[in-house]
Amino acid sequence: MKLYWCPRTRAFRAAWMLEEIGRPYERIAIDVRNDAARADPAFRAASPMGKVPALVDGGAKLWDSGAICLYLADAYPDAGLDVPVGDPERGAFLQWTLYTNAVIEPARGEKFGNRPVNTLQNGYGSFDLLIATLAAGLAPGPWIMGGRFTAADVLLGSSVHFMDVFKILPDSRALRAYADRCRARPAFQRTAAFDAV
Ligand SMILES: N[C@@H](CCC(=O)N[C@@H](CS)C(=O)NCC(=O)O)C(=O)O
Repeated sequence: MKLYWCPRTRAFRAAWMLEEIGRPYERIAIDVRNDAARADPAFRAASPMGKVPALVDGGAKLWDSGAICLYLADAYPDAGLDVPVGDPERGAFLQWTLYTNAVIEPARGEKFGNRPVNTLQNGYGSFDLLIATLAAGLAPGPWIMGGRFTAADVLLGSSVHFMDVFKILPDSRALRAYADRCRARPAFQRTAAFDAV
């Protein structure tokens, strides 16, 4: 497997997921802040939009962090990060696995860009609604799927961690405790160690 990656980007999510899976992979650094590096033909073949992360696994090419985490969870079930088709919790797993890119990403834009709140028109609702919904989902804990840590936690945990780093995480005891649980995982710590180059 090859992961096209750049430190301090959304590629963190895919790298953490691969560290959780524990299979060998090649991490190829692409400086996405440099146009010449982004033009690399092998990278562009893997990532048509020139963005990281991108994953190549045999014939599979994926260039979205949410799709990569879901793909890896399903493709490598031995790692126990999936909720398989047929499991009664599969629907909830899909819902929360898609939540980062479908809801948190655009809602963060509202927060950073000071955009007006319009819960009716915005598919993501609002930043406050995102936080309240996530905190309620995590209330039973310790993970979003209860006792099992899954790919959904890699995506949500990365988001909560970076909201904290960028100082937009509201003062929520549930979300802070969740971020701490994620940061305590050895795979997170390995990822953070090479991400902070
Ligand atoms: N939806 C994508 C977004 C990826 C994305 O925007 N990555 C940024 C880095 S955080 C990037 O590669 N930007 C380079 C560019 O667009 O020029 C995902 O989550 O994988």
